[in-house]
Amino acid sequence: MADFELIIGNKKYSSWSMRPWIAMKVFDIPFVETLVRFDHADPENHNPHFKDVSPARKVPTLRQGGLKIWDSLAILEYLAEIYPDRRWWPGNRDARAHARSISNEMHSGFFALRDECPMNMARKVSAVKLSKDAKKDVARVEEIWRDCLSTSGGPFLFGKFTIADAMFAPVVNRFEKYEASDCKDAKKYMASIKSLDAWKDWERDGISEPWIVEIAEK
Ligand SMILES: N[C@@H](CCC(=O)N[C@@H](CS)C(=O)NCC(=O)O)C(=O)O
Repeated sequence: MADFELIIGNKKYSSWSMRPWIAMKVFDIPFVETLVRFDHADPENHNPHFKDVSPARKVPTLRQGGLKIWDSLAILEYLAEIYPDRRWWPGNRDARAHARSISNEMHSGFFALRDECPMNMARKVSAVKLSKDAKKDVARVEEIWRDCLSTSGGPFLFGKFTIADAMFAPVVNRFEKYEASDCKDAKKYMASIKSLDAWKDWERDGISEPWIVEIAEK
């Protein structure tokens, strides 16, 4: 089955788009990519160009024929159903429950970290002063990663790459570009993510984009 279209935002900034994109590359799922640029001219009404993309007016969206699936985690769960032969989640049930817990924790939280350190593939590395809440987010991510890696032995959270790694991949950029973490285990995990061809391709494309979105430049 190869009739997928993944609609994404700017690779420089769109952390939610990166999640299914990177997983689809790692799991070798063929797809056509359509980039719809961010446009913040009318922030009240979302990006006018996203109107036809998804009912939520957000990216990413996966299209397959007449079917539209929006939201990063819904896309990943759908792909896991379509390609059950790939190891999208850990094989062990307890580990799978753990992977789903942390993926959903990422999906529904870490607002301070996201707000204060927006993903930006082209940002010059330099530290910013983080709020108390953002520091708590950083500490919690470090704890999640340490916990998973000490059990699995790495190099990814559950040994091999899974959806959980895709969900945390944008944090690797945030930690790096804003010098947000000094944790040795985190740095080791970040190096594993950054060694993926899929990461390198996304990063290269993001860096070469000419468009600047002011509100994401911090
Ligand atoms: N929960 C959604 C979040 C999607 C989201 O917020 N996407 C951002 C881009 S990274 C977006 O489309 N923002 C446009 C807007 O809010 O106008 C997901 O997991 O896909």
